[in-house]
Amino acid sequence: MAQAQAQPNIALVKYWGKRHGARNLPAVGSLSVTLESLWTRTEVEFDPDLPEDLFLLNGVPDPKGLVRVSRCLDPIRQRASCLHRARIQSRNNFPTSAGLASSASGFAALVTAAIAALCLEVSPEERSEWARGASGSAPRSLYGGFVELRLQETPAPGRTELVPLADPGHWPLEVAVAITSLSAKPVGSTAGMEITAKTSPFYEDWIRAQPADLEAARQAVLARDFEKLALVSEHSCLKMHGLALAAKPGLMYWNGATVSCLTVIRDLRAQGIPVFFTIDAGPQVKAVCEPGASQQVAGILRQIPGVLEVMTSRLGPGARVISGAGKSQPSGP
Ligand code: 2P0
Repeated sequence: MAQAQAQPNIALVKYWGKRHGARNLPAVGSLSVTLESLWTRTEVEFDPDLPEDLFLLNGVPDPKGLVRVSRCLDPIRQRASCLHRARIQSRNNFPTSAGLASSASGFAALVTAAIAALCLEVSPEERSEWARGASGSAPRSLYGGFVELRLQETPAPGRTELVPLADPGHWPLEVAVAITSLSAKPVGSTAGMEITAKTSPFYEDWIRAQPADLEAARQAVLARDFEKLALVSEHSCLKMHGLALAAKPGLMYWNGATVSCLTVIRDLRAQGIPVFFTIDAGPQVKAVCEPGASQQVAGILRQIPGVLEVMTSRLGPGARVISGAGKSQPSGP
């Protein structure tokens, strides 16, 4: 048995689309920041007496989630030559499946806990591949701070490389998360990506332009150039939503309050407050702020009609074992 904790990550250069024919391989690389104050805590207990895997999310059995959880555990069990089923209990301190990257923190915590429970010695590449097989954004939550998931084209395409770019101390940005709906999103990310890849007229251009966006974001992070990071991040976000809107049927993840937040954040930046926005597959708005600016930004976002709640977070560490058997996997910066 072991328990692990992981935090969601927020992509600044977005992943949207999968490589055809490969098991959950992203069609593009991505770059993210890992948060600190939102978390998933997951306990995994392998039990020879269990006939089936059992998965509880926030204390409630989750049969739909169980399928993905079992599929994530299978290669780890295989690597450990373990035939036992597992009891998995997971808790989030934030809304699940609502565009807050619960699958990233969830599967990063699950993989970390399972490896520890089975006392497996594994390479960072194996860990990352197991997380990526479950959810394309999950490997990024294995590391803290600024993280890039690169596509590897050599020696052969079909793998990813997880690169910790900088730890939170390098540039302690802050994030204010404006919650505008607590409902689960109508179209999940996997289905949304599939519809987009099949039907959006802008999809090929999106794939082609991604390396340039990644390079710009990488440079901005390393140079702590906030304006440059703001421009490329907002561009990547709006581009992702633009190509999803142009799919058939169009995917609309925003609501009215989402749009209000965007205009307010742009106005604030024009007034000299260091903040930019990003949005994932849901209506929540993440306002990324220079160190020290998030409380002021959160206070302003709270005044916007339709904003239910604003959470703030600093950048945080990667997934780690918090109790139980096994060895703590080294997390990145
Ligand atoms: C991201 N998103 O880069 C992008 C931006 C949402 C919008 O990765 O199908 O749950 O499990 O690989 O990781 C959310 O998608 O998708 C996501 P799957 P995942 O953060």
